[in-house]
Amino acid sequence: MAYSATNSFFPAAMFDIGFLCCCFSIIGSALTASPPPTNRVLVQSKLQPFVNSLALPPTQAQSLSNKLVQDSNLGAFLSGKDYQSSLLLVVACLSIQASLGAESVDTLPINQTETEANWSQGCWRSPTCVVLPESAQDVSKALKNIRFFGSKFAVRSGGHSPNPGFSSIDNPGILIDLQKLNQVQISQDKKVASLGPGGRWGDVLAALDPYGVSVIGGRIPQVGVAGVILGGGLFHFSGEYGLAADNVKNFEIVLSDGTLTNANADSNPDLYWALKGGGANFGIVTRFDLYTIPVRDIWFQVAIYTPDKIPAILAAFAEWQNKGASDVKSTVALIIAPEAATVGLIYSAPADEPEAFDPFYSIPPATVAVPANNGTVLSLTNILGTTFSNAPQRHDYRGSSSKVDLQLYEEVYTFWREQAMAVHEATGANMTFTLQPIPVNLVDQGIAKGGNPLGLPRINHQWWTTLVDWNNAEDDEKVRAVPIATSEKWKELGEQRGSYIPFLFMNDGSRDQSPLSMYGAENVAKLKSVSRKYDPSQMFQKLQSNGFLLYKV
Ligand SMILES: Cc1cc2nc3c(=O)[nH]c(=O)nc-3n(C[C@H](O)[C@H](O)[C@H](O)COP(=O)(O)OP(=O)(O)OC[C@H]3O[C@@H](n4cnc5c(N)ncnc54)[C@H](O)[C@@H]3O)c2cc1C
Ligand SMILES: *[C@@H]1O[C@H](CO)[C@@H](O)[C@H](O)[C@H]1NC(C)=O
Ligand SMILES: *[C@@H]1O[C@H](CO)[C@@H](O)[C@H](O)[C@H]1NC(C)=O
Ligand SMILES: *[C@@H]1O[C@H](CO)[C@@H](O)[C@H](O)[C@H]1NC(C)=O
Ligand SMILES: CC(=O)N[C@H]1CO[C@H](CO)[C@@H](O)[C@@H]1O
Repeated sequence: MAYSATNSFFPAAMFDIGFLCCCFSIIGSALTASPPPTNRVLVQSKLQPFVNSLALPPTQAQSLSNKLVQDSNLGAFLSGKDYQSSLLLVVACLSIQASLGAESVDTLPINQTETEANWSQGCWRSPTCVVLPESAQDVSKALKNIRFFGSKFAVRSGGHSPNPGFSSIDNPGILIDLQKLNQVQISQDKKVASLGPGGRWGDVLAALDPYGVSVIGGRIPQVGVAGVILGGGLFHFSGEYGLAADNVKNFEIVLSDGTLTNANADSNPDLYWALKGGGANFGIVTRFDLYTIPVRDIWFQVAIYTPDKIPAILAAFAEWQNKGASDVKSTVALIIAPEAATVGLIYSAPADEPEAFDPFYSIPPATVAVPANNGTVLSLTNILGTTFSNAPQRHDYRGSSSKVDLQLYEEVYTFWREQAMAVHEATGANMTFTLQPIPVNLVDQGIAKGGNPLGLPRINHQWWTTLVDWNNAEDDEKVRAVPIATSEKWKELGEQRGSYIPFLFMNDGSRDQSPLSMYGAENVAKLKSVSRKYDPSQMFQKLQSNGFLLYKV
């Protein structure tokens, strides 16, 4: 994207529309007098190693240092004097543009369609520039720049976190949007799929379908690859194979100093462990090598029930959790809204009314949305893709966990339903009450595959979550009060009944929640030591705009 004349930081007269060479003449002319000679030596001594580290062609490198050395604001920054961070960020963006190429950096005024290409309106922001890397080397150069300029930044994969600032950032700040790193490659033996972090699960599963395999990923096609896996990653077949993170063979990652490295069982095993659910704390992952699972053809049905059937549905769900879930091929998707319950019965092989689902068959549905069929992982994914609105809206989610406890399910559901209906009445907000089954085999698969930092209990349990949609910013507090009160209810009633589990799935964690703090003291201490080892300057804690970051724990 060309740098445009309507930049808000400098007088328009100083600007031309043009490419690299013009941008530098802009820096040269836009910036105030050169730093004094003593500073200049200091500045040069810091600048040169940085420019060298970018490994640019010699003339480009020379041109970049010539321009940067004249920037008095950068000089002030490097000399520890007062500087203007918004001006520094503009120069940082131009320096990234020089490092990656003009087409890989969208500078002011940025393309709002691009930055708003996220899921929740509550996350719309306007960064100083959007960096669109096309390779791991681009990511490395971008991080070297961010580190050198001390820029605030955010990283985006699929943009489906509804938490403001997690994958969005305002000016002054840099958004690294990984959407161009969306490759899907499968190994010759079909055992490993290599995924770019900016892919989306619908595209991933579509690419794998012809090979007759899948991966443990995300259930909704629009959701991004990196966010799902780094938060653990719950999929239909996690009861059989474990979480997405448990099925990663290797992470390729760029560390805060720009080093491109790998984390797997043999190489950097401590980092490998930490990345299996430790979130955005360690670097930018540029490739996930996932073990495939030999599952393509599956059996499923989806039925919708009236509210009077919900007690029976909850009872069937608890019964299936206690008995049916021992058939690890079976899983249940249970999404309850105030006026209807949707139940998906899913089996990871062709079948005919699997016995595992016996508790459900006798409850009469209002509608059979998808009749029992032998379909594919892809056909199920495509169906699920139509169940979520992509219209611009505000969103949130929230989580809590408990043991299998029918009475608790009923009590919290009753509490939630009344509030959800009142707030819907008042604001038009829609919300769901979802029980996600976590069979003990899911936990055991994680242990068998080398362990992860989540600290899950080795029992059948459930992760409650809610998806919340609404339209008006003025209603934020009123709407969010319902999921907040509901998660408190899970804790209060759960503790009374001895059924509360102090675990929060990161991928369902709302902005004010703290999933990492529930991984257990020992795991948190280990995660922090991995963070200090691989990010000694703690750049991902200090410069990243927001996120479930370890420094907050
Ligand atoms: C409709 C819907 C369905 C969902 N279904 C599932 C599901 O089936 N299973 C499940 O586990 N979760 C699910 N989730 C939750 C989902 O995993 C989280 O919302 C996740 O944050 C989304 O990932 P993303 O890449 O789209 O998000 P983003 O908002 O792009 O990123 C999320 C976080 O990851 C960081 N990040 C992104 N890329 C990288 C990278 N390459 N390196 C380091 N950090 C990075 C970001 O900075 C941010 O903190 C769902 C969410 C929604 C809204
Ligand atoms: C802005 O971004 C959108 C979405 O990525 C893209 O379709 C559009 O072409 C971009 N517009 C310009 C002017 O580059
Ligand atoms: C699915 O395939 C299985 C095994 O091939 C078969 O027994 C069953 O009847 C089929 N189910 C449906 C719903 O077609
Ligand atoms: C809530 O759901 C109804 C019915 O599906 C829909 O018409 C409405 O647009 C939704 N509202 C919001 C805020 O999502
Ligand atoms: C990819 C995507 O969902 N983009 C949407 C983001 O929000 C803008 C603004 O409403 C929409 O126009 C895009 O379609």
